[in-house]
Amino acid sequence: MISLTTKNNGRFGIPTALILLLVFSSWGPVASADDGVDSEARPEYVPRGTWTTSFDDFIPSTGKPYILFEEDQPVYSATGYLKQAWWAEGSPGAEEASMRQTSGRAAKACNRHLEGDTTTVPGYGGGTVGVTVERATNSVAFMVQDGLSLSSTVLSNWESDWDNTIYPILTTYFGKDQGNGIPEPPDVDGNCQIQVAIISGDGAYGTGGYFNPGLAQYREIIFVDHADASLSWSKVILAHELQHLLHNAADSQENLWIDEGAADMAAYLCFGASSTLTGHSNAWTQDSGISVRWWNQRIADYGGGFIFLLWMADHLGGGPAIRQLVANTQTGAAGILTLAQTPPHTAGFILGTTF
Ligand SMILES: [Ca+2]
Ligand SMILES: [Ca+2]
Repeated sequence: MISLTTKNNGRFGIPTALILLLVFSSWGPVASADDGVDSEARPEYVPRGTWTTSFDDFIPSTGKPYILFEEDQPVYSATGYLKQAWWAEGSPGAEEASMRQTSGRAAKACNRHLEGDTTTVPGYGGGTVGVTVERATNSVAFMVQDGLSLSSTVLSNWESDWDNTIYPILTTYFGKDQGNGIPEPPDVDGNCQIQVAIISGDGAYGTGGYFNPGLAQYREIIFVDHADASLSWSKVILAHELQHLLHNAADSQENLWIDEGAADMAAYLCFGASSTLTGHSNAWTQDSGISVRWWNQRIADYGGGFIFLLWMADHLGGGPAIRQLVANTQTGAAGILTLAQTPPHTAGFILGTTF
């Protein structure tokens, strides 16, 4: 049994005993297409021919469970599924996304979404759905599918969590200098915001959210299933999927064990430990012969990746070290080795070459 520490005023201070908690649950995945209302009358934001994939073959329980708070029922990210499907087709649009990101942010005016703006987004089961911006800040637009509503309490909490915690911490750890001298997300669509689309998904639990790498050449967007948006810990979905967006923008081919480990670390950096996160971690410490480099959908794989990423952050220079790893387009162990040889930490702690 290892012990993690929880975040305290920006430092890792209070030791927390870890408790192994593995919750298994099963249910039938329910896919539903919802074409929304009035979407035909709006400009098509995502051009026809854009890579997309069906969720028909996605079994949520094979996805990546979010680290949970105050909830026994697992909810899953579909990003790993989308990413593997996207890779299998040769990562369509990756080159265009990279080119547009490079020229997309520096010294440009922001044409931000305002509350009440309408647009369309790809629907969960296919097609497009109309959405309306319900809340907007300098760095995010929360857009709710037409015909659905999300309570102002949830929206206010998300707005506050995003501006005060999620956005500043995640850009520090996973952002990239887009030409303004500070770590930022990309902005290919010129609004200086991340779109968070709350749309009809597969109903309560199951899939909770995702980032679709096929859309990265057109917009910065992450998705949350409306049926899961009101869960008390749903802010974790925002942190997890924003990490996937940022990591993809810098290094779209990175191995899933690093990307998912970083997504768990993102939620931990924002919101501290949870019973699920400690469960993932202890699943690995109790069977540490399992390679952290091997992704096989075991609970220990999640824990191993998370612990390893956090260890590197702690020893090799915090945010700048992780940003260096994320920005390096070498994948898997090669990227780790490069960081180990040239860490930004001033103490010059170097790992060696035998990873
Ligand atoms: Ca944007
Ligand atoms: Ca769901």
